[in-house]
Amino acid sequence: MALRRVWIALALAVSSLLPSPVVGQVMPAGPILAAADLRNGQDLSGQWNWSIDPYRDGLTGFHGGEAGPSHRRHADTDVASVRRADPLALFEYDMDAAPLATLPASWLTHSPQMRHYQGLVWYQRRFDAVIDPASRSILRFGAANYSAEVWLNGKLLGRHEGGFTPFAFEVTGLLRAHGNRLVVAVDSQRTSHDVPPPVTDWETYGGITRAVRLINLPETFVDDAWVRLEADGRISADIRIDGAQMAGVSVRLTIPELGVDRRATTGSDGRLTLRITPRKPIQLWSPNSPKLYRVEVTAGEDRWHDITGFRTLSVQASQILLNGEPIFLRGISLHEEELGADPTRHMTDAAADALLREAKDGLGANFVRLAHYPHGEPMLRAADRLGMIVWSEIPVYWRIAFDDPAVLEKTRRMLAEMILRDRNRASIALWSVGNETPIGDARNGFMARLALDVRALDPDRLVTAALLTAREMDGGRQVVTISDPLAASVDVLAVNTYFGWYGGDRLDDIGTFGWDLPTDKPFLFSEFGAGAKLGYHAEGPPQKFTEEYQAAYYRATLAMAEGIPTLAGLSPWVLKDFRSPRRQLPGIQDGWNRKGLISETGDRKVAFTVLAEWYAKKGNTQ
Ligand code: GCB
Repeated sequence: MALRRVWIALALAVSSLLPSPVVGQVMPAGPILAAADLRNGQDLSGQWNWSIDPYRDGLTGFHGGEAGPSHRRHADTDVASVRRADPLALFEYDMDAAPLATLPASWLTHSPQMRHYQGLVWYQRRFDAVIDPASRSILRFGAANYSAEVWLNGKLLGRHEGGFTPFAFEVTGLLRAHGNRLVVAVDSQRTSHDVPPPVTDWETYGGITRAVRLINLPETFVDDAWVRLEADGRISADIRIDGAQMAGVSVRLTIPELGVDRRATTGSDGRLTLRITPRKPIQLWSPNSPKLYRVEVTAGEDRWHDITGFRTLSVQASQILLNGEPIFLRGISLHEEELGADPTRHMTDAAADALLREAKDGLGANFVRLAHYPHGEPMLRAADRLGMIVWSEIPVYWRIAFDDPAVLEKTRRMLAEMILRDRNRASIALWSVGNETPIGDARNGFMARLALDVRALDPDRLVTAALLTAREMDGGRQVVTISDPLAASVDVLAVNTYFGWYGGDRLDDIGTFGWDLPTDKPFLFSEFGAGAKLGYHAEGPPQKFTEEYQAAYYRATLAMAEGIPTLAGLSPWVLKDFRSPRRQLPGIQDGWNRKGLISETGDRKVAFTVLAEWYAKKGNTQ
């Protein structure tokens, strides 16, 4: 019990260090464009020219200063015709003649030489556009990893940092009917002042990994509409329009299946809030019954829509309640990496469906931890459709420069970009602000600030993080506690544990470990796992990387989990073997983290059945 007292003292000490309530939210630089993936638009997927630039000359130039003509790959110059007209003209690039690759996709699969490339790559897409003087045009990127600078017809539109969240630029007036030249400089290189830092345990997948679309909108459009079920049974909608006239714009919200049809006008800031009691009973969203509704908002000429579900979420002591009923989260973690021997992080609807179906139908899961960064819209839409509860997180992973205010600023922006994109997804229950970040004053304040931001942007969802633990002998027994002051800022405690894989513990012992945890918050194992190479079997004494060892590890860890009364769920590590450049054990890893329950091509290992059987026994009505 002494340990418990230490924990409480720690939590109290840190709560006095917390930043004051959010003053000035950090917001995305461009439009929010909620539910942008459902907007009609011109998809710029397809063939793009690409050109590596390892020394970044295209940005800084050589042969005389600032990206001299010979290196200005972002310029709107027809290099071939200039060279024809002036054979002495010096160019050391020609994007129109550069090799082609199909986007979205990381550059790893552009050519064998690109497999381990880290740095800057130039991309160019030529396209025609329908010019409608009455409409506004927005160019939206689903994601570019890690940072991107974007030029349209030679004009710099802007820059974005963060490889997993969307960004958009208004390009009204900059388009021409024929031969637009869109150039993007994507840089995968990161320092400890970036998020995530350079060293992670997954493949970087540099490039334009999500769709780029040109969306035409009326002069006044619905930029954001956040629609959700309140605890009192009413539907809330917070709507924000964008246009020359913000005040007094008439807005109509309909949910046809619920008989909802409401009109109201915007305030001077272009916003309005509605609270509606639907005429018809709402069929609540849950894993067993993932009912979705079409929600429409019209403002002026604009017709916005989203497809969403309605459910409530809360915490009561150590239980998580979905629609007022306790739910045990039978989960699994996954990276955004498609099945197959040569993934490139192009997550299509079908690829997302395949992974979630394996989790739901194969494992009997109702929960996925989407690690370690915001996954793309196809995954979130599939989770909504299939009824999978989601943990979503930003890539605040291990050690970043927590003491740098600029890092906090960009992380807060990333967090806002994630939440504003996904607030309408019924499947998302948990926002995680980080994974295994080392305790320290700067980090504690940084993480607490992020938790406050989540509460300001989305107060109805649960805040969590993968926290750090301590282990001590107590009365002749190993006892694990949460030693992390961030615990005070979260609604749901979560811990990654690898006893019996990392460190010297024997599987026979870990079942005896005690967990001394607070009883007033739900507790999750956000990770546990052991590596196994598919088809690697060994008789005799336990041997790491065999399927047998992984299965035994699961049995032992699940037995330990059974002894934790506040356990509200788990998301073992990990559904599928995933690429990780730091994992190079020949013949076993070969560049893959082998903790998957299925191989990279989808074959199940023995431990898959161990977990599936445990989940079947656990049962649950939801
Ligand atoms: C962890 C990390 C995860 C790693 C995993 C491992 O604790 O959160 O990103 O991949 O361990 O396999 O070691």
